[in-house]
Amino acid sequence: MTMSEANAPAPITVTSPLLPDLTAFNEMLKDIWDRKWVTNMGEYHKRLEEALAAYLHVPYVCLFTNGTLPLMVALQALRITGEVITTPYSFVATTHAIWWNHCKPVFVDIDPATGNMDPEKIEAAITPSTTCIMPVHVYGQPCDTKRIKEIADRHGLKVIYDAAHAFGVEVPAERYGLAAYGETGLASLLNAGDLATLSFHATKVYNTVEGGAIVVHDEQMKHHIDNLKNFGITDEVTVVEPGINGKLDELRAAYGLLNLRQVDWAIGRRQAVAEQYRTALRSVPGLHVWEDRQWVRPNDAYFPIFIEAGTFGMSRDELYLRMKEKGVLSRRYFYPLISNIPAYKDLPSAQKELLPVANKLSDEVLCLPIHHAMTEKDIQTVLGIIESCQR
Ligand code: T4K
Repeated sequence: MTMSEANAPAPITVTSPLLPDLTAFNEMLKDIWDRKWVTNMGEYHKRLEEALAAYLHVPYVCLFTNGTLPLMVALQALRITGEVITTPYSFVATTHAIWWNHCKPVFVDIDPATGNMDPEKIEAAITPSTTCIMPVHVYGQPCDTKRIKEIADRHGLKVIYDAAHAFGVEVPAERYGLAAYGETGLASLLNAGDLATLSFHATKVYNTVEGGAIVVHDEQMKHHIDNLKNFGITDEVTVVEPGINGKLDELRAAYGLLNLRQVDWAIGRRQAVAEQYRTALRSVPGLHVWEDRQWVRPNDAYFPIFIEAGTFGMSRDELYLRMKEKGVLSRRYFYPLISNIPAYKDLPSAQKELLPVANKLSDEVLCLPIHHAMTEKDIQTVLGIIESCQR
């Protein structure tokens, strides 16, 4: 490393992992060492499942070792076959999980106001082979869960939400067709659908390094999914179904328990950053931010901006590169669009003309750095670059 490299300021990254207090983590590790039980649904795994269900106001949580296996296992658990209607505007894991289950992904376009699957487009995509809808609450923005349920019920379809971004998001219960908890009138968005999946990856609002979960609504399904994530084994001599290995280990469960203590604080820090960005950016010509927060408790998992090159003065990619040169590592989530990657681009539903909104957003989006550890200086650096780039 040269002297100038050593003195260069650390890059401002799109996110930064929320890390538990190391002393507290060491104490838990000591306990795990004493127990000599490091995986296979131990004490910390049990505690974390219970703590998450209570925190999230959901009936049951099945922990997993990442956020992709829950998608694959949810499709297995409901024995989904044939065609699955989904959104192209997501991380590739959503569609990959469908493909790995030997099902056919059918893309529908998205709503420009939320980035989520447009419910009005779903019915036209239903065929006799359709068995499931797999929407994504992209960036933690709630899908129109009420409307999607009406459509699914009318056609006898299952709904599995990829809620990887939606940790802790709460919505007005009635408006989203969900049951409120307590007297609040609020419901966890994670209760929408037959099943909902989460990612606890290091880049997420709440993380267990790698990790994930399925939110389930009844005990029978909880047992079924617990079996599926443990090879289908129920005791030393009994294998009830063809399962897989999706178990979260004790070390990461302990890390997760500690992070749960500080996640409200972390979300609060994100909200403060988001507010500053909105205030500074909402009137910049050619730069669009989402204002409409019709839900009550967002998590500010991401802060997408959308660049119209002609008006703004440079393209999204030019702005991305300019930021990168100056040590600000924003990200183009989600570009390329899933329907444009080689594995899926030849599907009939992947044609660009059928997905104009998703293609537009994918070409214009830039996710700005947002996380609990951003300083005022970091925020001003990001805003300063954007200001210097506008026409
Ligand atoms: N469904 C949806 C809708 C998803 O978004 C995802 C994952 C999944 C399903 C699947 O869940 P998992 O199986 O992944 O649990 C990231 C994540 O790897 C991925 O979890 C996430 N979505 C996706 C949107 O983003 P990358 O390739 O952008 O991550 P990476 O390594 O470039 O990290 C981004 C930035 O984060 C770095 O520039 C710096 C910071 N970072 C990252 C890591 C890993 C750190 O500061 N420390 C770290 O340890 O994919």
